[in-house]
Amino acid sequence: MDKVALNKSVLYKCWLNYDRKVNLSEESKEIIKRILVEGESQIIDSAVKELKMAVQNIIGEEPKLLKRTRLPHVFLGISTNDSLGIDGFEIKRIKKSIKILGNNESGILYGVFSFIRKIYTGVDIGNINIEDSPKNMLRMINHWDNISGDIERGYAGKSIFFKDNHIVDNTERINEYARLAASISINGIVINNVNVHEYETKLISDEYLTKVGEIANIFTSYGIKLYLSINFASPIELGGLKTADPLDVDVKLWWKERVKNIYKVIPNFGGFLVKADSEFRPGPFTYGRNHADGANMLAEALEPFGGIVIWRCFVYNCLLDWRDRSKDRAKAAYENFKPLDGKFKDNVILQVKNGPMDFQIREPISPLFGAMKNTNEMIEFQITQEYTGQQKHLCYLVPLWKEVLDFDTFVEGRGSTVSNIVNGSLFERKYGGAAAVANIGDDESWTGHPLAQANFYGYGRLVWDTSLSSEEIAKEWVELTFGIFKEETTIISMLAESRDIYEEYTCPLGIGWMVNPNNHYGPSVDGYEYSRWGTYHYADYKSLGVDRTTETGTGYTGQYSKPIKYMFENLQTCPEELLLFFHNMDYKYVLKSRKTIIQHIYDTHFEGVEKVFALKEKWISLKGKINEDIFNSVIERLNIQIKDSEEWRDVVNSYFYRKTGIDDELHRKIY
Ligand code: GCW
Repeated sequence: MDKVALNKSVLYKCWLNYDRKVNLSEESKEIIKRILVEGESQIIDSAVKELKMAVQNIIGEEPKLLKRTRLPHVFLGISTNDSLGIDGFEIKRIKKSIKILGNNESGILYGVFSFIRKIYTGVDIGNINIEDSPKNMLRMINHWDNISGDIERGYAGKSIFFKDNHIVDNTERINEYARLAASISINGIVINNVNVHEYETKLISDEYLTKVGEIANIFTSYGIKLYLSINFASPIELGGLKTADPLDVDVKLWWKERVKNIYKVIPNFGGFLVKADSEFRPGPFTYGRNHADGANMLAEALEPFGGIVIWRCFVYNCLLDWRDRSKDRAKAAYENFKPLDGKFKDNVILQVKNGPMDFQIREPISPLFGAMKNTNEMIEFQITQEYTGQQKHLCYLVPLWKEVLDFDTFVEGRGSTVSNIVNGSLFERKYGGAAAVANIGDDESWTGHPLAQANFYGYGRLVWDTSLSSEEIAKEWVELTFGIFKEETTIISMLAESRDIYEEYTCPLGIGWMVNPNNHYGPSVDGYEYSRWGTYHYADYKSLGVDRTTETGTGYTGQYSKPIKYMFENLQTCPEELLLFFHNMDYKYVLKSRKTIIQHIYDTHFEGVEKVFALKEKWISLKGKINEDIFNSVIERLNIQIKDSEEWRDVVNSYFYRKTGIDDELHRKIY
């Protein structure tokens, strides 16, 4: 697709498609004809540009940018309202005009995006009066892009940043991306994969920094700070030192020098994201040091410039022996990090995946949330659908994230939600927030599956305001993407049910991992069963599931606060969707639905597939009512999803039928 066509395409514009009719009163139209701006900066420029673009589409003429006027206008400036948080904004009607006031420049930009959003979702702006501040300070996106242009776990084409071991020359698309990200309040971006290989190691070298700086500058104009993933062994691989020991004087000096050079080129550089001693990546363990030693050494180098270290907690032994049932990968993050609570410098944040395993369709929350009261923690989600259908299957993930954020850990009694822990409020931490692995690539639609745009959009919106419901976010996204129309509820309901449907035809009752090894796509019940990765279901002829209780199992439940531990350990209170995550159960155990586990497996797999067929029917009912390109692209993927879900159904059902010899009560076809 050539560039011009790209720019015009609805798929490409995502939720920032202003090219449609909106219902505004004549009075409101009069107001938006004129824009008054106080202050000058790159970010304010972006805000003005955005507002002009939207207004031009709405009233068919470019609004006037004025220094002063007595006529109705929109005013952009800094607010004096102390109740606004950092990056917050207020929008209010005052006499004949509307004021969009930010707590800072980013706040103005977010205010403008919010204002436009209101207009396009049918809100009467004539009497607008809102105040809004983010619930999370850090709202980050992590790209797993390699400098080759490939994206680890990317399902939407190639990288928009890198190509053939270079940073791309044409930055138009990056600019458009910065705009999209800013529209949902993203304020930090890591452009390279946490697995930092040979060439990516050099991104912090002078050879690459100028180019990295150009990208940083694009993001800066949208209020987004650029961060880099680094290779812990850089002092050796880049600096020619003999060691990367974090306590070595020369190593410390080397990092300090490097960081100084980075800030010379990128004055508002955000900091480093680090995957160390995880899945064969280098780290402090090699030198007999711990994660705090490693993180603090980098933090010291970044501190004078206000930079931060984001240190990932995805650390586990990936060389386990499947024969040894006492070992449990789920326990690893807590075991590695909990003893280090309070040992990290102030500008270190631990980034913890939402669950203890790895972005499965259903997992409990990581017990690390709230376990480290004296350490900054942020949460890591995965927007890219590694285990959830790889953007071929429809799987709206906001309900999953929402569930995680709302979960009450009880670490400080009732109200100790994951949300309050990671936003820093519960333990009054200096830093907090969220990061998520991007689902973005150079595909025309950015996300491959057009409806997967809702996940990127939803992540940003939810992290800004964790009180929004997943339905509210879906509705907003649908209206911005397709316009307000009678049948919009069809799309909203498709999104709302998609996660449960995916869960039904894939992994039962929280067990996870029944995927093909390596590519993580499609069913393979025993794919990881006899491997070293620590991801087992222990199915035999009688029972399946992992006993993680303290009494008879791996003891994992002991990592939670007492009320949560008891809840998971007790069969009466353990949420059934997680039953097999915590317990090894007889296939004949009767669930609250009065079905046995085996019958539940059969039923959900048959029903899951039927529901995918129903999704397609719903989508077909929209023919002619929505953009044709989107319509066709989604149909294509729903057809794939139908075939794949049938495969899942038949593989999983046959597997358990053969293991147990128990017939399906409804005598459906099992192989
Ligand atoms: O989920 C696993 C992925 C790896 C990934 C790793 C991680 C970037 O399969 O591809 O590596 O997690 O989060 O570090």
